[in-house]
Amino acid sequence: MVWPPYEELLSRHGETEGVTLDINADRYRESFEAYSEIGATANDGLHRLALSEADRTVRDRFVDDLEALGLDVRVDEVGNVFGRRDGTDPDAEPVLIGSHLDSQPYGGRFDGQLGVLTALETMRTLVDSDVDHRRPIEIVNWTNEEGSRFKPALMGSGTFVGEFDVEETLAATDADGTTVEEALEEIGYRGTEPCEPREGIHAYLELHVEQGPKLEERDRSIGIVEGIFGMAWLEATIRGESDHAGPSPMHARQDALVAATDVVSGVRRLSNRLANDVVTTVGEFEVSPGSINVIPDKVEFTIDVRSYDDDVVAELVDRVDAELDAACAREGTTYELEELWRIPHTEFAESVREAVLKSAQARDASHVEMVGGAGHDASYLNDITDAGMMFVPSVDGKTHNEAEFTEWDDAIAGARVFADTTRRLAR
Ligand code: HGY
Ligand code: MN
Ligand code: MN
Repeated sequence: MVWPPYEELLSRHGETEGVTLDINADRYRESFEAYSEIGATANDGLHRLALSEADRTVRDRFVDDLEALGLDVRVDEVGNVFGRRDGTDPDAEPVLIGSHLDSQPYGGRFDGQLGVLTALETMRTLVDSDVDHRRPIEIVNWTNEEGSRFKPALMGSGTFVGEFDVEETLAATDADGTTVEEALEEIGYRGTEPCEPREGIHAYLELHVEQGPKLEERDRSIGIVEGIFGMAWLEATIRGESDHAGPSPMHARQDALVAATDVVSGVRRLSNRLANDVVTTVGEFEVSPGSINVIPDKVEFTIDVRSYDDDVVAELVDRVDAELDAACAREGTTYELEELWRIPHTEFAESVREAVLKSAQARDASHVEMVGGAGHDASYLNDITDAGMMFVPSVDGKTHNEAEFTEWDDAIAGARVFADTTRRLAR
């Protein structure tokens, strides 16, 4: 991506076109490298589970950076962290910008973190250039977007918009039985602010790495996100009979693992039957008792199903149940299926998509409208305000993987469009 000089763009489009902010690319990158040290893995990824010690450290760094900017910092009761810069009109509804700093167990440095640091660079540029904006602008780091340690995903933003009850969120437990409340206390982020909007919100904007191959395939710098897939998270438990691997006749076995593997293959086959955008994933799988010469009597596993069509997601949930029923009938095992989480598909606000489009055009940034398959906090914000997202390319589409990468020129291109769009929304 070769950029026309900023001055030329300004002369060509001028102030009115919103080409008004020039981020400090070195500072942006320095912060990215510094934050990437926190919870860094040996393979350049991140191990920064929600509310872990690494999450505490990165949150402390984030709060320090917000306070250094003179922002009004507050932490709500589920640990969402906000920093506010007033606008010229104290009665105007704010523009919210941000993403998440938690990661997958072996995730990439860009997922979530790039969005938060792009918002931080935008705030820094506003403060540096002493640029006025009518509306207040708030930056946010959402608690537990990933839903890996604590389920469901989008926990902080979902609670903020009222999708999840605060008490339920605080009572959610991880695999060791630690509650969200205990983990928040442990890292010092059990805030006192109510987890809800204090006022109406004018708009929400989030930058995120695409986490897919489309931008790279189309050689575009900016993805203007029309919407996000709907998705459901299920947990299946299959119960059989443990018995000796030797003397037990094969025809008399009730082998929970054999039934479970049938279901895993069946779930995979669903992804090319119902609709061409369907994706299905079994990510967690636990076998008991887990001994070489004992027939497994229990298997617990998760199923993640997604499509842009909510009716297809509903159909997928039914089909998973049918797969379990058939496999257990064959094997003489029993099962339970629990729905952990479901979110309908999202269609982002035209007003925000338009603002991103105008900013991309003003910067001569190549762009394309697209739908995203990964869940994002913006989906819940879209329930209470005009929300929108923009993507920057992921090399080879790789993500939720330590090798996740975005070329720095693409990150800068995204940050410039993001900063301009933020200013445009806050005007
Ligand atoms: O599951 C998701 O799509 C997101 O990474 N939480
Ligand atoms: Mn993310
Ligand atoms: Mn993620």
